[in-house]
Amino acid sequence: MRITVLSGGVGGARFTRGLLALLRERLPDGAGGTTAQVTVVANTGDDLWLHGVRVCPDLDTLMYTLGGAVHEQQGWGRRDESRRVSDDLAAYGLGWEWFTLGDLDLATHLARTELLLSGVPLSAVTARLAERWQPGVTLLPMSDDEVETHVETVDGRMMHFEEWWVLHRAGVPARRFVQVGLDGSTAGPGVLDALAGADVVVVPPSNPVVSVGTILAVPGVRDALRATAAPVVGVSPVIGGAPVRGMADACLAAIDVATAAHAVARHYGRRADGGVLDAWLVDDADADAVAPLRAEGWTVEAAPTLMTDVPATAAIAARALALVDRLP
Ligand code: GDP
Ligand code: FO1
Ligand code: CA
Repeated sequence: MRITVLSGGVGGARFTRGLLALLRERLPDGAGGTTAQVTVVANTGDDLWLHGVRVCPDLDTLMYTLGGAVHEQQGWGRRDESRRVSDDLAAYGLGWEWFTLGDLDLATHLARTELLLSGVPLSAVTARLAERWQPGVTLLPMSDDEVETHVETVDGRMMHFEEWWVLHRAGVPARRFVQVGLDGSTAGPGVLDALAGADVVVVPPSNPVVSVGTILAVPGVRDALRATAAPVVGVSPVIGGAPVRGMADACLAAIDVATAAHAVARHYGRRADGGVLDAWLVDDADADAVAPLRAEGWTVEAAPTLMTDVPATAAIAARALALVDRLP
């Protein structure tokens, strides 16, 4: 069974961790793994050059989370991390001292940068780094081309997404997101095939704008999603009118989409109506959204969708996959 997941960082990584637990339980390979093949297409729009190294936040959150090395409470960076280098860099007054590159995390960025500068494409670099962490999925950057999400704020400033997200905590309203390099980018190796050849495609509870939205904007991806024979099921990242963590509401506001489970569904759109989804899972807190969406022809269900731990997330993944059987 081939499952393809489109993912940003923390939300998508935690969902995928639960999905793998579910598959190990249902489709065990006898060695603690699963006979299912999961491919994760990761957002690279958060990526940036800092201190001469290439930082890939969502790829690294996925690799660390699925590889068991993530700083769980932060959702990014390494467990048991230190920041001696970052603190000493601050003494030189260079870089972003509000954006901590941990000492161990730096090893990942140095390894990636060394390989990139030797001509290895990001997809192959990612595969090489993942050999160490064994995430249990095929981890694909959405593109090997450099794409960066920049934010134009309402007061006319332009900044990298990470500055807006981490320094300003999305507190300065965004007028629009500018995906630098996206128009000329090509879907990464294996990405379009992972969509065309999947048995199921999952849009996990990731940021619909700057995570999934960026992946969908890579030339060819949206078309591949609309054309695939695989059913496409999504899980709402919004519960009770608010994101569970982070500032996706500020991102949704920037594109005039309400922070609501039904609004995000309509933003993605039903495939029958030209969108990308066949089914949508909302939280019980948003059960009132089910009836109107069903009336529009959506296959939609309400269930607990808080990823409190791996078993709870496995149950969410099971409910999402079960929607496939509910499709007309
Ligand atoms: P990021 O790149 O680190 O921001 O991570 P993602 O884009 O993959 O996911 C962020 C989104 O996940 C946020 O919009 C959150 O609302 C959502 N999210 C995080 N935890 C949960 C959860 O437990 N349940 C649900 N339904 N959504 C969640
Ligand atoms: N997020 C923060 O809130 N503060 C940080 O100092 C920070 C450093 C950092 C370093 C490497 C990396 O891969 C991610 C990092 N993040 C940090 C998280 C990052 O902002 C988020 O993972 C994504 O951009 C949001 O999806
Ligand atoms: Ca991200």
